[in-house]
Amino acid sequence: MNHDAGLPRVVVFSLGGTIASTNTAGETAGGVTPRLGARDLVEAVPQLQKVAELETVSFRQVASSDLTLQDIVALAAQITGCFEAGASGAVVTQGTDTIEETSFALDLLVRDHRPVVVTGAMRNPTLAGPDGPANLLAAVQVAAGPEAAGLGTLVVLNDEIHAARFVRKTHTSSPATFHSPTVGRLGWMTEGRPRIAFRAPTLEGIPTGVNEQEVPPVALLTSALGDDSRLIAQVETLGYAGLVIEALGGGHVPSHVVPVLADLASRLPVVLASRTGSGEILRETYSFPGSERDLLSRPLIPAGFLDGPKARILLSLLLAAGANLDRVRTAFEQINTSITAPIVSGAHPTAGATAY
Ligand code: DAS
Repeated sequence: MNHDAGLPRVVVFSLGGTIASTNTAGETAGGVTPRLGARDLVEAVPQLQKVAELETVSFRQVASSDLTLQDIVALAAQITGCFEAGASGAVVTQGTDTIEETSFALDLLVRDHRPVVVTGAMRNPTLAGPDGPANLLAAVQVAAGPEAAGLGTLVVLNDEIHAARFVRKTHTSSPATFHSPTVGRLGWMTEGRPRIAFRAPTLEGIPTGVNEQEVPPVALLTSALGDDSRLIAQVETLGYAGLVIEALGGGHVPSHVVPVLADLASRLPVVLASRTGSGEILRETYSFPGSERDLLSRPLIPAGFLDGPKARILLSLLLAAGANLDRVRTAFEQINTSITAPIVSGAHPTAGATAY
C-alpha cells in the first residue's frame, strides 16, 4: 500500500458488512452480500494515501450478524500485535448492525492509548451516494491523528465521533443512524480534521486474560407489559452462564417476575439494565414490588449507564476471564464510576488495568 515513511502507520481490518457489499459483476437484481476485502475498500479511496501509510487485513467477510464475540477477541489480539509492532492506529470496517457491541468489546480488550476506530456504511457501493468511502476516510483520519489518543475505541460514521461505550444504532437505514443518547457525540470531522469536544475517561476494571475458546453464553431478555417470566425461568436450564435483563424504565419488572429473577441471581450473575436506551439504572427512587430497589436487594447487579447489549458484552468477557460473582459486580461498578473519574491532563493510560 502507501509507503510514505513520513506518515503514521494505520492498519485497516475489514470484516464485511454493507461497506463491503456488492452484486456480482453485471448483476442488477437481487440483494448485495459482503464481497470486498480491506484492500478493495482502501483502493477505492485515493485520498487515504495522503493521510497514512496503510496496511490492510481482510479479517472476516460476513454480515455483522454472523460475527461472534470470539471473532472480536481474536481481532483485539491482532490489533494489540499491530500496536506492539509500531502501528499508530487501527481501523475496523464492518456491518453496522453490531458495531455498538463489537466496538465496546474492543474498548474493553485493547489496552493501549492509540486509537481503534470502527466504521461501516449504511448505503452499499451499488447505491447512489454510498457513505462507505467518506466514513473510511474519516476513520483513518481519526486513527492517524493525535487527537483521539487515550479515548479508547471510537465509532466514526457520518462525520461524527462517538465513544464505543455510549454509541447505539438508532435507525434501520439512515446514514445518521449512530447516536450516543446519554452523553452525545465526543466530536466531529471538519475538513478532514477530527474535532474532539469531550474526553471520556478511559475504562478501568476491565477483564484481562480472556480466553477466546471459552466465552460462555449470556442471555439477553427484554421485559415487557404483562411479562410472565417463562423465558427467565428457562435461562439456567438452557445452559446460559448469566442473564442481562433489560427492564422497564429505570429498572422495573412486573412484581410476579421478582421471585424468578431472585432465584436465578442466587446462582448466576443477573445484570439489571434498562430497555429505554438512555440514562442510568436507578438505585434508590422506587420501592414498589418489582422496583429497582427491590431487584437490587435480591441482589441483581446494576448495569449503570450500559444498555442491555453492552452489559451482555461486559458480562460475557468477565465470565470468559474467569471472574466470580464478586468480581463481576466490582467490574460493573468500576465501569460506571469511570465516568466520574478526574481526567489527568496529558495522561495516556496504557496497560495495567485490573486483572480478573
Ligand atoms: N446492516 C448492514 C450494515 O450496515 C448489514 C451488517 O450489519 O452486516 O452493514
